[in-house]
Amino acid sequence: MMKHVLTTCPYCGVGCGFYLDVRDNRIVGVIPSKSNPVSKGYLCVKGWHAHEPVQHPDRLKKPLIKQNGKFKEASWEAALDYVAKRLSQIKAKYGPEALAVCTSARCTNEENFLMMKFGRACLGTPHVDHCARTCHSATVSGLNQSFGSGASTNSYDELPFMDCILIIGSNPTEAHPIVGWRVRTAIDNGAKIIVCDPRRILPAENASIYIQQYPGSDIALINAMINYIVTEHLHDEKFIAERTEGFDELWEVVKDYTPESVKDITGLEPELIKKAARLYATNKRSCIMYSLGMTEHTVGTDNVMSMANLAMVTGHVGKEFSGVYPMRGQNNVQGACDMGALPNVYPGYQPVTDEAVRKKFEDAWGVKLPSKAGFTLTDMMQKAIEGSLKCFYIIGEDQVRTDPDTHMIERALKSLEFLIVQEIFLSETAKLAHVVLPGASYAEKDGTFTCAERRFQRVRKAIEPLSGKTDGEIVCEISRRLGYPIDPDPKNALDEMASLTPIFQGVSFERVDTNGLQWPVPSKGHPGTPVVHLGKFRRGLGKFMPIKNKPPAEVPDEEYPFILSTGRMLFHYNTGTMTRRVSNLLREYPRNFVQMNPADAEQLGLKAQGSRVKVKTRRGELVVAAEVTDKIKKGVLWMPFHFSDEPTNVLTNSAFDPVCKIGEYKACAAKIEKVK
Ligand SMILES: Nc1nc2c(c(=O)[nH]1)N[C@H]1C(S)=C(S)[C@@H](COP(=O)(O)OP(=O)(O)OC[C@H]3O[C@@H](n4cnc5c(=O)[nH]c(N)nc54)[C@H](O)[C@@H]3O)O[C@H]1N2
Ligand SMILES: Nc1nc2c(c(=O)[nH]1)N[C@H]1C(S)=C(S)[C@@H](COP(=O)(O)OP(=O)(O)OC[C@H]3O[C@@H](n4cnc5c(=O)[nH]c(N)nc54)[C@H](O)[C@@H]3O)O[C@H]1N2
Ligand code: SF4
Ligand SMILES: [Mo]
Repeated sequence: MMKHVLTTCPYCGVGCGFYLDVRDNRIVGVIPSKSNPVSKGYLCVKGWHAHEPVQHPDRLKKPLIKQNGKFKEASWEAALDYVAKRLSQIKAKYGPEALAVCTSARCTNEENFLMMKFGRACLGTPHVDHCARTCHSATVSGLNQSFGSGASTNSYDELPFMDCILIIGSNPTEAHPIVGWRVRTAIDNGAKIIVCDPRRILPAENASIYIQQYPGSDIALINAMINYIVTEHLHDEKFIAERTEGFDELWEVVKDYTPESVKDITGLEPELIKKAARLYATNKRSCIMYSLGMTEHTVGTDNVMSMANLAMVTGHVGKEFSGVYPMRGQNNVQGACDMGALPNVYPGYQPVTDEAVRKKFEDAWGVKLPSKAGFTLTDMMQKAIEGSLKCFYIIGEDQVRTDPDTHMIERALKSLEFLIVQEIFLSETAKLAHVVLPGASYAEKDGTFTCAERRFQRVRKAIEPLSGKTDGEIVCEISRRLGYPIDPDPKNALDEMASLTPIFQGVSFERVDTNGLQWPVPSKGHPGTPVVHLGKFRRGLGKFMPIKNKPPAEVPDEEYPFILSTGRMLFHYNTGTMTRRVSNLLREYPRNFVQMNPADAEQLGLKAQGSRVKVKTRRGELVVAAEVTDKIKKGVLWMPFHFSDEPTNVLTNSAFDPVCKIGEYKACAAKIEKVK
């Protein structure tokens, strides 16, 4: 028997579409979908191999219960009974607030809705969060304050027609390749590109202007651009007057940030900043594309609001062919946020503290709901260490490898009385669990993912779940055992979510089916929204936020003289639980490495590429190969974090942004030693 099942890529937030080629209940390949509105027949190298991890022999198929420190396979009945018993014991002993749920940006919207509902309605805990915390929580908090909505303002299809794209702290060629291809098309069409990145990434090679600032100096850079734009009268006075508020307060701060004044902070020549500012301001169709180089800082929220300031000063937002593109990371991190898998909101960003909103959900779900915002993932780890959080149910996230400061995270998870991890592979986090529940991959379930342009798209089941159950079904079976039955059917879950959420009223499987659907979709017949803030910001007037530059929590000193930054490369995906199980991807990059400038390598006395070096920070140390490259500035180091056995996050700093609690993965102090 042969079939082709149309579905959505399980890796990055671009949201490409492909068919899974299924023969006799085995998935044998991937065929790009020409009609997909996002990918139009193209895929990146990860997408082409997206079927391989699904039926890898390492897949978890049976629940595991730890006894005397060793995992033993158990039946579903036994494992789910045990989980339900422990959850109710802990809740009875310490109260619902001793429990927390981490949902998964790798899972569907419907599953995130069910997990969020399970946490709040069944367990009665306000503590629900997921990996957006480490990723674009700064976008959600920052753009929300500036514009009134924390998602991308425009669509991918506008990119090829831009005059000017400012790419800052985003590496689309490697992290969002099919959007990177749209950027390439824009260049071919004559667009001017400005790249601001501490590393000379591929888009910089084709850029009109390349700015190599120090990691963590972006506010100074952007304020200086705004300063120059206003001083030279390149700002959009009409837009500022009609559509925004707070310009005078902004100017009060920004007037001191002349391009000359930020030279020491940014390491940049003033002329370069002026050129970039002029190019961005004077082109008609200008947009900003940013990602984690801006968000993963102790000033993440401030960084995001600075970019919103820049866009509003020039009037490059709230219209077609302009705007701000936060490049959301995971396949469904946009969706997990949208579904209310955040500690402070229900689906559609309805505040948990709003009486009327809470009453609506209480009426629909027939239970009293927590009346305050819960802990963020960042807080949860602290609460576990302090001892007030006793039990954590983690679904599809590997905090031990992906949260900053691994040793601290291990301490937190080991302090718990009960840790449940629901996974498709035995991740490092799963190894610490008391019970491991085997979830189902994207290829084994029906539902939707929402990509970085706010587009719901269908995910379709190609084969039966290898473990017998989908992630949504597992959660609902636990809920039923705890006396709160929830319907696991994904279609019904989406309908229920839509009925409770103003901005998703018109979303349903049928509507999403052919071409997807971009939210807001406020009513049944609504066509979806490719561009938001047209004519009016969601918050009314756009708000300028006066923001001062602040250095990273850790800056270089005599003992730790380098700035270490971290990030991604094309061939691997986050922890690599999936991509490191694809031989073609593993062959390209089998091991971890550190990038450093030739001058620093020479000073260290490194003789050859690939020499072993020890990278040390105040939190840990790691021996890796040195990749000597002039793509990186002197005094800066860069490492990927995809390699579980050489884990970069033993080095990173868990200092976080006070507003959104994102960790500072993109800048900490480090030193480097030669290994004999
Ligand atoms: N191949 C691949 N694709 C992925 C992923 C993956 O693991 N692999 N992960 C997905 C996920 S979860 C996410 S969130 C996205 C992330 O996508 P991106 O944010 O684009 O990826 P990163 O490599 O983390 O960081 C982007 C750039 O920020 C730069 N940078 C570092 N420090 C600074 C700084 O202080 N200021 C500025 N301006 N730039 C800085 C880095 O040099 C890097 O080029 O990618 C998604 N796509
Ligand atoms: N140093 C450094 N660290 C970083 C970052 C950085 O830039 N630098 N970036 C951060 C960012 S942006 C992010 S988003 C995080 C990502 O951190 P994680 O979310 O922890 O990383 P993933 O590899 O995406 O892992 C998710 C887990 O889900 C499992 N999984 C996949 N699909 C499914 C499914 O359908 N069901 C279930 N139950 N499980 C599934 C995978 O096996 C994997 O173990 O990493 C963060 N860590
Ligand atoms: S660009 Fe992203 S969504 Fe598209 S195929 Fe590659 S990993 Fe998948
Ligand atoms: Mo991410």
